[in-house]
Amino acid sequence: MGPTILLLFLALGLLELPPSSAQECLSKQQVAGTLRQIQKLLSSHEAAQIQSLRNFKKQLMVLQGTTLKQGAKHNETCLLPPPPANGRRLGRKTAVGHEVHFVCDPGFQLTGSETRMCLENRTWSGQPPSCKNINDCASNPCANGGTCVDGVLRYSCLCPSGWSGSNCQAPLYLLHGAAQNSSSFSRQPRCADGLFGSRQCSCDVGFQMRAGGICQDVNECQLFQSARHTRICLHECVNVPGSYRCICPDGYQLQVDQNTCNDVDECAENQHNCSREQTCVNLLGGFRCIRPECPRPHLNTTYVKTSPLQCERSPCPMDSKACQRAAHSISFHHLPLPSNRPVPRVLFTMSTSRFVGDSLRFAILGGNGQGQLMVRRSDQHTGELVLTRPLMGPATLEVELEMSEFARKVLLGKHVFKLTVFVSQYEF
Ligand SMILES: [Ca+2]
Ligand SMILES: [Ca+2]
Repeated sequence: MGPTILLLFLALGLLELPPSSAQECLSKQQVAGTLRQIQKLLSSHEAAQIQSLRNFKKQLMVLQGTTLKQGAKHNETCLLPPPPANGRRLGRKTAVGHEVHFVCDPGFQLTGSETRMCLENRTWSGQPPSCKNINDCASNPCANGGTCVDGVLRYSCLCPSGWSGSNCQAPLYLLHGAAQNSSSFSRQPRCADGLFGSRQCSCDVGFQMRAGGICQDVNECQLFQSARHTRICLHECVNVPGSYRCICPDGYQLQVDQNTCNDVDECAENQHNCSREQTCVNLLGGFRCIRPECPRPHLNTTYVKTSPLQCERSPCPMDSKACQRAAHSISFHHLPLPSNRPVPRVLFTMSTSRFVGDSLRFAILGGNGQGQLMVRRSDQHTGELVLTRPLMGPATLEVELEMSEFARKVLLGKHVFKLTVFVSQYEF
């Protein structure tokens, strides 16, 4: 800047010289030329100044941006949400865009959001999760006005007077010879006078002669029911005069053999109270009305219900990797299972009808059956879920299975199977 100002003063000085000085001989043209030069000089100087100011401004902006980013990076985290009571939190990353997941302990059902994402405003998406005890009384298992008391993975019935049994299904007067002293359990023998004054007496079928010449009912239940190998009734035995009767728990029907109990299929026999929107699922000893929901839209991934028990993924936006990685289909399956079944036992088979890849992989994604279940491949196109430890009922087991389809090690698609195993209270 210095030389330019000097030049400017020089030029001004030249202009102010008296006409009598040595410079007097400078022509008007020469002065005009000098002025033009000074003007040019000033213009170029002005341009250079503007350019340098612009550069400076740019640098300042870059610097500002970096400082803001660094500050933001440091602050762009959410406060780690606490795990729900009777459940766990999976994942610890709290930066914006990261997700944490929640699962409940066995016997508890998650309400709220299963997955939450740290949003730009540093709050978590969705709703805080909570784990609620699965209502084992939902199927109203207590008969004859019994009151159901819900427990973790089980229930118990408080029976009104006159009723007994685990589901209040048995009238008290019938149980285990409670009416043993009743007069109908002892009878007079049938006697006939024989030759030479002899007298022959006998008892009716189901009675035997006791001391004092009285026919007493045989208590078949007491004699045979207590030992497993001599059991005469699958469930409970009731002694009656001259015979015995087997009774079944509520929700079961005594078969023609008068011994075994078969589940009543309330769904097939239209004995359910499910609404039109619900699907009736037959259980051993009861039924359930269900209405599975598709996952809510998340990260450009949406699902539509293609049948009451199936969700299919809608087409993904071109650039959404999260959507492309999500399962193509989610299907819901319900399996009734008697208590204490021998193991190992195949519970569920997975395969795909639209198999186009060269290999399938199977995995258990989650649920409350871990430690009791495993997946294995049964052939190239089929996988099996195997029960490895006996399950004691009543219990509800939930398991989420994933089948991934590959072609030359490239993932073609995933299918998720959501399986609920309803373990009955009894071994039938
Ligand atoms: Ca009897
Ligand atoms: Ca049933």
